Amino acid sequence: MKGVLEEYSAILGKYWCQRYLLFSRFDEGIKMDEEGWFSVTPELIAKHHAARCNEGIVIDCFTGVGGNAIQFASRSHYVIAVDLDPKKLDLAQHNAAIYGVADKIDFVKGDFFDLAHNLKAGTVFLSPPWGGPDYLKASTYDMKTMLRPRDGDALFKAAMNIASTVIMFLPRNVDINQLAELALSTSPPWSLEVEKNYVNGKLKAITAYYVRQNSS
Ligand code: MGP
Ligand code: SAH
Repeated sequence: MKGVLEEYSAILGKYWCQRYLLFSRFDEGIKMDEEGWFSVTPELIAKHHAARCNEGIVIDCFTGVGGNAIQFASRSHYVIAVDLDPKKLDLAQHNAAIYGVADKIDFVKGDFFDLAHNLKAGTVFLSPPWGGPDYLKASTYDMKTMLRPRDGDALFKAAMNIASTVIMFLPRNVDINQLAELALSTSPPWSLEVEKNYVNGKLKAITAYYVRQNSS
């Protein structure tokens, strides 16, 4: 038990040291849970994602403790924030209130894959579970086998009917060929831009921006 606790606190300790990179207003009462600690998008990256969304509604399909949803709302987007876990939505709502944007977000409890066919928006944002902090143990992250709860193809297919822009936040070791395969899996193909996200000179993650192309 002692070993388990030591390992747990070693993992979370790494994220605690980065708390102000995750939320600059951390000391004003930000609340997290274990998954929130290792999954939340660092604030500077989330701000950048928000700047790259289309006008109109943004759907944050995997809201977590609100790192992205808060920045979408701060950028005056109207936000629908979905999460399967009601405790995450409580934390996200609490954290959004600290940033003064809770009233710009609709919090929806549910499974994104069940809700997808009833949603329409300008931009869909996807930051699904990557399988925990161990995602880096693989030299290449395989979206076909490692992404949760469904693979990259199912995720993209569920999102592409909702909006003309789909943004996916993914591990820094993701297989870039698989990202391209998703863009080419539609007719006509969607455009794809792949961006490396650095904070203080350290590569944190990769963002894939997919945009629907006119068929004519
Ligand atoms: P990391 O690689 O676990 O941490 O996650 P870091 O600080 O780069 O560790 P180091 O040991 O390499 O220095 C980097 C970032 O990826 C986190 O801050 C999160 O934004 C994001 N992230 C990590 N995980 C495990 C997930 C996840 O499961 N889902 C999502 N959506 N984001 C994650
Ligand atoms: N971008 C978020 C972190 C997302 S972590 C932030 O910055 O805080 C991934 C989240 O996906 C978790 O909160 C988990 O509860 C949620 N999740 C997992 N499966 C889901 C599903 N099928 N539908 C909706 N949310 C789901």
